[in-house]
Amino acid sequence: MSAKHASRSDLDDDAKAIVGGDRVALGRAITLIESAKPEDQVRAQRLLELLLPRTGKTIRVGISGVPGAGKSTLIDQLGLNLVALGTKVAVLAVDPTSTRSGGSILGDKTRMGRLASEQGAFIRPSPAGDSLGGVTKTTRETIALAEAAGYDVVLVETVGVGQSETAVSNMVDVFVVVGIPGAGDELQGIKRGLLELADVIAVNKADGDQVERANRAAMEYRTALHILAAGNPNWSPEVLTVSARDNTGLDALWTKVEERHAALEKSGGLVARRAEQAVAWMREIFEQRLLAAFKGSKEVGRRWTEMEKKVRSGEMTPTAAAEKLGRLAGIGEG
Ligand SMILES: Nc1nc2c(ncn2[C@@H]2O[C@H](COP(=O)(O)OP(=O)(O)OP(=O)(O)O)[C@@H](O)[C@H]2O)c(=O)[nH]1
Ligand SMILES: [Mg+2]
Repeated sequence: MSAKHASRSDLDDDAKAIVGGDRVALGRAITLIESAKPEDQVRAQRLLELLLPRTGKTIRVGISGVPGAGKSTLIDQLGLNLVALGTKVAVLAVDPTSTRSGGSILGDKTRMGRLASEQGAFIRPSPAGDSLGGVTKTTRETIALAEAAGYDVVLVETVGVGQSETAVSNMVDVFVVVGIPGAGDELQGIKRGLLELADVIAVNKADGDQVERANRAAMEYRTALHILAAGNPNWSPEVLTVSARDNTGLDALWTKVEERHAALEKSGGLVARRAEQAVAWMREIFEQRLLAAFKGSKEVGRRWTEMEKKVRSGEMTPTAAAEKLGRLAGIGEG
């Protein structure tokens, strides 16, 4: 099929099907977005443009935390609770390191097994990404598709040990960090950078004989946040304890998320935040393209290793070498 011709009406049909709630069409569109083929990318972008007016009417929530904190279990239960209320829930994941042991794609599929079988839920594991940039582009665009398909809530899971949590915080409205019981030592395990992204911290596994420890951990988080927030009057994250396993505290968690979202919406902060995110996203894609074109240039490719060697040996300064490569690629002055 020639992409040039058949495409217009095809795309219109696809868009209509997605808006109409056709899950197969939605899945197909996501596959198109994930495709690396240039002609698929063109179609994907056209489809997204058609659907753009239908996007944005959701609550976008990022869920992060150390490996094994219970993110998937929490999303499964929270998702079930929401679906029971008639809310349509889409779950996505950002995981550029899908070889990570114990978690990731297969694990998430089975851990969200109950939610996966719900009609009102849509779960899409993250693609086997080779770069964070690629996976986040896919995830952002998949959020847009899910919104056009009528999902009310989008939950994005990511593990909080790399850069993916920052990437996810830049595509959601409210960011939840899942913590675990245990004071002091375990708190150190959570990067300060992760805490700084949080709107809500849910200390999970507050069940059985861990309730006491979970409460203590919550206290420690409050203290830590108090110190971190000292210079920032606009930031005051909430801390609560939950058990994803026993489904306790999750209603309170969701209420907090909704409150945050509503406050953002009321203040105009939501529109501003999303606009800022969209522009940052444009910049990011442009930089990626630029870098790819730059490195793809034959002349640059030929001279890259030589420049690296010269910089390593101190024969050239990094700036001079970068500028030289830039000139070879036709970027930059002179
Ligand atoms: N006791 C208890 N165990 C839990 C709870 N939530 C999750 N777990 C257990 O913690 C382990 C990890 O749960 P996951 O939901 O896979 O955690 P995750 O944060 O998604 O893990 P990764 O995706 O690998 O980073 C599993 O054995 C769960 O059964 C909880 O509320 N209470
Ligand atoms: Mg998980």
